[in-house]
Amino acid sequence: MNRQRKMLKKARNSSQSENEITLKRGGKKPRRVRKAPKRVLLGLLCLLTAVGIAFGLGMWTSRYPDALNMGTACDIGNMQRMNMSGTSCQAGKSIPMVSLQAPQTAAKIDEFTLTAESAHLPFMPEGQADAWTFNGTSPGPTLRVHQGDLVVIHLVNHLSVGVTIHWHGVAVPNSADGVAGVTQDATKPGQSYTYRFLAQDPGTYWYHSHQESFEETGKGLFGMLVVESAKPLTHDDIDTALALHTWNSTLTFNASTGTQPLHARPGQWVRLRFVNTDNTAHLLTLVGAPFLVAALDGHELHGPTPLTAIPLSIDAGQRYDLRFQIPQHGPVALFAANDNGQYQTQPRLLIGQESDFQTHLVTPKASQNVFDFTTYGHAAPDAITPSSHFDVTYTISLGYTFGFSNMRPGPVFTLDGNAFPHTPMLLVKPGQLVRLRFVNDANAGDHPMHLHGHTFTVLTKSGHPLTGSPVHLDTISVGPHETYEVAFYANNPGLWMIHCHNLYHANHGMDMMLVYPNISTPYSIGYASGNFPD
Ligand SMILES: [Cu+2]
Repeated sequence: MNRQRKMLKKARNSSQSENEITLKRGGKKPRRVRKAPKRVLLGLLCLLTAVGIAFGLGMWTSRYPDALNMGTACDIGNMQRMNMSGTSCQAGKSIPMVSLQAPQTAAKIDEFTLTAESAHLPFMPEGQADAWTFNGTSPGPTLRVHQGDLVVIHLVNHLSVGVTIHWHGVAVPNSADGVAGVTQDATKPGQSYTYRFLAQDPGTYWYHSHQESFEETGKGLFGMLVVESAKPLTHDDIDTALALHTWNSTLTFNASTGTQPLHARPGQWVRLRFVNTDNTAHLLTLVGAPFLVAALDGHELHGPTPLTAIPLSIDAGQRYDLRFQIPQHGPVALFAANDNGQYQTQPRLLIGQESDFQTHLVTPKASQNVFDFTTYGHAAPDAITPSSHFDVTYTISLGYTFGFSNMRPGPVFTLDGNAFPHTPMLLVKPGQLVRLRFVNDANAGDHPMHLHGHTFTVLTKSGHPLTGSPVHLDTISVGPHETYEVAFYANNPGLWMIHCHNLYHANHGMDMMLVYPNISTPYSIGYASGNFPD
């Protein structure tokens, strides 16, 4: 019975469809059938046109202008970018950015030449494109200078692209900041440029190109800078610097993919400085001896306490100083984890005696208990605290969307909902105590936010004041759904960038300017000059 019904139904359906076919083929076509596709087509056409216009408009408005001047003087610059009312802006009385420079001479001068040139690095397979280096190596030479000295660096460009050098973390005078289109034109092939600054604050810093920084830093244009203290707080027998960089998906320590030995005798104190030159965070740990986190971003912590094999997260652009004493037996080893948090056998740094290097080392197990600087060390009085009076507070929301970044479709990383060059400028006046509140509400990973020309004090993490040592940084890693408040004295007039040091993010919109009033610059970002800082 059921089967019969089904067959009957099938027959009806088939006859219906055949009737339709017949109608369409031979009979008079009903209006419904003829008109509907026309309407649909018209609708589709309208939709496509609208999408096309929106696409083109979005693409065009995301384009960098031919010339974007970041000056804040009344008679020059892009005044509509911010509200200048109430500032000391006086037409014709601007401070030229180029006048913000170090003295010409000093009692002691540390002078270097850094030549940007391509080179084949030892670990690179034959046929692979050369790295872009300073002086034929990447990392470039570690520059060691003495606190108080005048540092003079001559950049010579032997590459086929424009290059600059930015001194990451150093409170340089504005004209030495090395930002293409803001403080200089990118130094063209065959040309040279000289940077001069006083090495005022001891610590671990680094340098890298700030012209097309995403590409140029990635290809190897970076190195480390150590400012040795005039009055060291600690005695270190061995002081070594290590740059982490990923080449072809392989993490390296000072361009080594394998094991690097460093000779040290039992009882000696070692200061190990390292920087993450990559775009994403790395997890490291030190085994074989208890260690102290002596400094973050080059600034000493107060009362650091010994740690054992705890994972240290280092985000893009950040630095750690670790201190430890070489034990009687066995090497001390630095390991790095892969993206899944599992420690790898290579690359690694081994520190100890020759005989220690043969010791079989067990690769440490992954641990969730990551180092937390907000509770580490001992509290101490500090110039800036959460209860200080702040003259100005800026809240900066770190966001993420899809759209266009300089005419390229794809991910866009935003500050206050806008991508560079449409991000707002933050205006600060000399002497002000400035508070910045970074709010990461997006689920697009962490943003290591870097401020040029200043060191800030970390006030709170997600509303909670720090309970350990005061912490002074130039790059703060703001994770998803985290908020950090930081503060600094506006004591270094100029035109300064704030940007994410995931340079892919910076290259896709995550940059803004922190500016002092009434400063003019002869340089511009954009297609006319070819200056593209990130
Ligand atoms: Cu970012």
